Amino acid sequence: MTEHNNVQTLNQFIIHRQADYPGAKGELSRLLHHIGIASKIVNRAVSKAGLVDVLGKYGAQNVQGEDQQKLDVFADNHFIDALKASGECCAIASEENEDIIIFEDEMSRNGKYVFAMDPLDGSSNIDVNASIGTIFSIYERISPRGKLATIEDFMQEGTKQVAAGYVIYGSSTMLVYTTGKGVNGFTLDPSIGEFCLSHPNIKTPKTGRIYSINEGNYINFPSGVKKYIKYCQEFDKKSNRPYTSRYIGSLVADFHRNLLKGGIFIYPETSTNLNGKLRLMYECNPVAFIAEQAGGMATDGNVRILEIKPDSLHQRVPFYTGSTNMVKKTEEFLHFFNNI
Ligand code: P6P
Repeated sequence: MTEHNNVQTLNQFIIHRQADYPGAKGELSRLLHHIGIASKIVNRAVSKAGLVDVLGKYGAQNVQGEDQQKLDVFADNHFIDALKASGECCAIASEENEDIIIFEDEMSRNGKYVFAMDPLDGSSNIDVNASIGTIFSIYERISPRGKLATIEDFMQEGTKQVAAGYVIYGSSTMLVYTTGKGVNGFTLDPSIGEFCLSHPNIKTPKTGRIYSINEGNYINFPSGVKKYIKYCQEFDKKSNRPYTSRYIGSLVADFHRNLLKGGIFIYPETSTNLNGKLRLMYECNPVAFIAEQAGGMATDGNVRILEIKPDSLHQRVPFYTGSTNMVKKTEEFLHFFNNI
């Protein structure tokens, strides 16, 4: 009996779950499989990022004389290559690219899906060895198969996502994703090079004790957010306060911790950034889909993130996500104090 007999790999899980979708022809399964491949390639590079400093800064030439790329460009290129190889994706929107990347080869032109991604979110944390992540969102295209994809294929509400997920490159590397029937987490086992099901059917606590926000921006926060932060810091035995503040500055790492333990992540609008910092298309929508599928919430302080109709590829939105009771409590503060 090998140690892995009772562990389901990502590919086994994908194939097993395909049965949940009558009429599924395996296109989404193939796409998810290729996401797994790209994640492992990026993980290998991220895990030795520090060594590059020893061997020469990115931007230097490696032993083959190839220019070494910044890790986020490296990640971008490898996810693009993997998605093109899948033959199921006709176009990509990426944080690293101003315009959409349209695949013109015949196989990709027939692809059923479009893909939005932040290939390496939080990459500024690499140098200090803090966790970073890849965030992705998958939609069925609107344009006819066989034709070139268009920008309209991406201007869909988050409720239209067919799948969304993230890879967290941390103390271990995990792939967490949903296809609309719950959230499952897979941990990469380096000894066999496989993502193995480690967190089946993740459900986030309805409430928690963690609030995550960059308090360095406090003076620019809306009054409702300032009041909520003070509420979290007041002592109150009944509601188990004060809470604890945890902020890594890497969305995937902050969200993942709160998803498992309970908590709220806030990146609000400020007086200097009226729409906040985080991008709707490839940060907030995929994270919101996972939050809701795990029993949590995600809003912009007023409306459900997944119902926002995008009007541009890289648009930013205020972001409040995590345990339902904490998001609702924050919204109470926003609605009362922002309007006085
Ligand atoms: P700040 C990383 O740059 C990122 O896009 C998210 O991963 C993270 O949540 C946020 O920005 C951190 O922003 O302004 O607090 O450094």
